[in-house]
Amino acid sequence: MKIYINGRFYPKEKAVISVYDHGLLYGDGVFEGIRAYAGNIFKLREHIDRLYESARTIMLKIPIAKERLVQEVIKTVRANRLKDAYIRLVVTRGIGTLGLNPFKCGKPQIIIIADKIVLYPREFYEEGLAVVTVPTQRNLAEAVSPRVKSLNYLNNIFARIEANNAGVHEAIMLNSQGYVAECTGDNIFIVKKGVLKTPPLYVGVLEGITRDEIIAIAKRLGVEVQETVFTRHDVFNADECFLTGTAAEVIPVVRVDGRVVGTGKPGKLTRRFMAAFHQIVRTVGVQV
Ligand code: PXG
Repeated sequence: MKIYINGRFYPKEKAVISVYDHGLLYGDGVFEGIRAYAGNIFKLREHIDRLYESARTIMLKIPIAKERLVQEVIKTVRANRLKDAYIRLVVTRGIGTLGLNPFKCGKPQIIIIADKIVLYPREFYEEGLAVVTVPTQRNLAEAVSPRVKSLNYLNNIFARIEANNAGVHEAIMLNSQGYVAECTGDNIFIVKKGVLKTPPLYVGVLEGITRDEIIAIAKRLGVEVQETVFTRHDVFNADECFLTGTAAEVIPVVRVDGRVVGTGKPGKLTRRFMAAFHQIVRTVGVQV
């Protein structure tokens, strides 16, 4: 395994950074999780754009140009001879002092890991997931915006612990007003009477790249899409429910807080979105 750190490759055991890096000390930094399918990196430029947007919001200046970073990601996947890969791109605030001030840090550090992917078992896609809503609310958008994909994931980790404690694999997080926001690493969609619904960004969710692709697919399929607020009640009474994310792709949800959703099997539209998404990821993207 060759790990990229600031322009150089290191073997896994030697790929280390300083304990004074504010990425470690404060979770101060940004990241992306990206996939390559059959030698195509899916939506690489969109991920890089989102990384720079997250960085701008936290006033972190990524020390290299966007196009160069695109090339460095491709180089890392190639160096590891991977065709199907999970790529973790991390930019930390850099090495600083034992104090919060980010502007006392040196240069931000760029890390790129390209590894094999660990997927959910196949039966989850065939049978659908059981999930629960959890007590931990999604971060208040006015405090730590969920639109920033930062290294500080404790909010999601709390929710994930609560999901684990309930014996399920994902958690639906609500915002402070009780509206459905998203899951710990996925966006959420429901289908009701043929209309596809997902929470709008202002509810306090990450603008998922998979989410955007599903909205685009829906438009192509002629399925009406509404970015609209909804509650647990709407999820319990939906015809279909599914989650989207780089790691999970499109995964059906069939049980929420003990209520069976729809028929209790992955829905018809959900299966169409799964199929369309699988087809797209294998045929488009930046070639390695
Ligand atoms: N919401 C949150 C909070 C996320 O972290 C998504 C939605 C889906 O966004 P994308 O752009 O991936 O469609 C995410 C993404 C991991 C991992 O290793 C997590 C994500 C992506 C890739 C890997 O846990 N989260």
